[in-house]
Amino acid sequence: MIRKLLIANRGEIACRIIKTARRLGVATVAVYSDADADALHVQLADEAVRLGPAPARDSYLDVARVLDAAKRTNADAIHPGYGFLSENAGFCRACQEAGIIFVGPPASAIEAMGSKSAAKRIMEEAKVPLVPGYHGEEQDPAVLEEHAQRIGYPILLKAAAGGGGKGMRRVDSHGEFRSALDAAKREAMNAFSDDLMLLERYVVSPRHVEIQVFCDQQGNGVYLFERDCSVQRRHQKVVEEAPAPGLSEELRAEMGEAALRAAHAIGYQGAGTVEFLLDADGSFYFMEMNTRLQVEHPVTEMISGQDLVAWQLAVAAGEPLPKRQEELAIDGHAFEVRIYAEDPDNDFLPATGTLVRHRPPEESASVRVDTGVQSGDEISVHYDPMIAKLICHGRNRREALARLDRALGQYQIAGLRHNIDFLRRVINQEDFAAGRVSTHFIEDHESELLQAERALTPLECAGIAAYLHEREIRDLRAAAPVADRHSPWHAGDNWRSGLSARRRHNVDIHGRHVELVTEVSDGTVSWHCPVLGDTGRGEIRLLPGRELALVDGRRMSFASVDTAEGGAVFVADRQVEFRVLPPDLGEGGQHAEGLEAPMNGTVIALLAEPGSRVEENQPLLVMEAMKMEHTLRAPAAGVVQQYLCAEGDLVDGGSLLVDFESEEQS
Ligand code: MV4
Repeated sequence: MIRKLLIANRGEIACRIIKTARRLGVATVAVYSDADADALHVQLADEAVRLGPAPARDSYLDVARVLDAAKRTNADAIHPGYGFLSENAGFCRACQEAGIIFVGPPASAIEAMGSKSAAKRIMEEAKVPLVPGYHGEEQDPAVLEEHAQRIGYPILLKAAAGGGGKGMRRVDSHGEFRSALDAAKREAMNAFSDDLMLLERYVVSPRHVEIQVFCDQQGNGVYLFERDCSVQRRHQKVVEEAPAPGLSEELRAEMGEAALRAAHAIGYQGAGTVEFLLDADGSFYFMEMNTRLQVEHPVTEMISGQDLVAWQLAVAAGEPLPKRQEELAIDGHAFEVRIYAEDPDNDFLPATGTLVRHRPPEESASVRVDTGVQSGDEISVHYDPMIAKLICHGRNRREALARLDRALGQYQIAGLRHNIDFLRRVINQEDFAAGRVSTHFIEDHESELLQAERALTPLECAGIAAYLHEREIRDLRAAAPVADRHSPWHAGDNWRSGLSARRRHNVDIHGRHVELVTEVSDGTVSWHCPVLGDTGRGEIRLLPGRELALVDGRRMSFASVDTAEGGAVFVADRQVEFRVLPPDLGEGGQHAEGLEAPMNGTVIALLAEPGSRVEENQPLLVMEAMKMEHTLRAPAAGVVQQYLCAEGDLVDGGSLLVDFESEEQS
């Protein structure tokens, strides 16, 4: 029995683990960095211990500090969550040596999965299907080249030490082999200080299907079915679902049993995930095993009715598995989407700043929200910018999908760019809705999914018009002398006060300037948006007391919130955030300006000649931040005066990198 659990993590997963521990009567200890002193996970835990400064290596990744916190609070067990120390065999051993239960597998099982080629040899022995290939120690380029010929092109070179797509290279023909091998080895050496390579036949359009397994200390194992995580972008999962669409009962059982053979082969205990590539012909191949609870575990919980964290705690305490295989069944269908602070219109650049509003949809038996943030929190550069996971269940795939779309439409976020519209386009895409997914889904449908110039809808214009009108009255009221009790600005109902002038407003919606004309009479705002032409006009009236508006005579939900430079409105199932521009700045010339680093990172490449003229959107500089590359582009046609940084420089977010002068625009 575990009496006190320390959660060596932050954010949504720390909160999620605390919830189960509480329900089971287990006391909880949170740990936190200086950036998280007021975070939700700290508020939810029974007690909390400061680890250190914000950077993860000085806090959540610091083995000695985490262990010290556990000893000081007399915790019996540590749950590592995912990421951070969750797959660190050294940390796992250190817990055991300190007499603290590590909620996870034995260190030896983590180590067995550390090298892809060693893992493949173990899996071969255990008769787990592998992609035809080569995973031996002999690395002579001539020998590797012969293996490539034997396997047949296209092949995939993978770094044995790699993971999550790093150090992978596709080779299409014999002529490209040597240069691709050299490049892959260089990349692997840089990233992992280890350039051992393995070769595989390239599977052209696979699905990513992973099996949830669970093993206890008595040697029992079960699988809790599969998740399809094919919809990914640059190896980041975007949507996950369970069960995998179209998977037959026979294939499910075959994959489940193969996954259990994999787990038993390495003496596994606890929750684990065995990842497979699933080919179009139903062949499946072992990819890797993740020796932790995964981000997407809630879809498995939704379809199995089990609490995987409760299972983890039971097994870690030495109890047998709560269920036998025959007692487990799939109920309905579930989806998870990851809601991120990022800008889909700008290469998914992580967004940082204040989360002015975070109001998820109401939770129910079929809608679940796992989050670790609240309105007013800062999303910083230090950690993953995930805001929440939204998980929806239905009796079948179509019902689950409809609930997911509705819940995304109700989700309110303001203050930061986010991916909600992008997620809605993904889940409403025709092939996705039909269950036709593959790992190439996002790139195959990129133009459809990334409509940077998304049309503003009349509903959104109506909402902005209502917001602007309300804001103007508020400003006038604030400016009016308080003593003047008879001023109309102090009357109760904003919308019926005497403001009746026609007004021109300019707003900036994600970089696009839009003019709106409003006119008010008897509490109704008539609006007109010239860029939308004839269809861009209508009327809106806020209904007092409730978050409702009449839009062209129809009642709709309405909410708005002020942000640092403007506002955000939520009308029916649409949301739009905008800057309010000073009235005289709607158009006209731009002059000297600079391009700033969007966040802390490293400058990778300078792409233009100083002094040269560039076109709008031309790439000027590439930087790497949060393990991703980001391109800074010219905001307009103009001249790059000079670079204020060099390749390889470490730069702070907000620092000026390019001295840029845009051309006059009339
Ligand atoms: C592959 C593959 C095709 N053929 N192996 C990417 C991450 C790493 N875990 C394995 N990956 C792949 N291995 C062979 N032999 C295609 C991928 C792959 C991929 C796999 C799962 C989910 C998304 C992916 C995106 C691109 C490539």
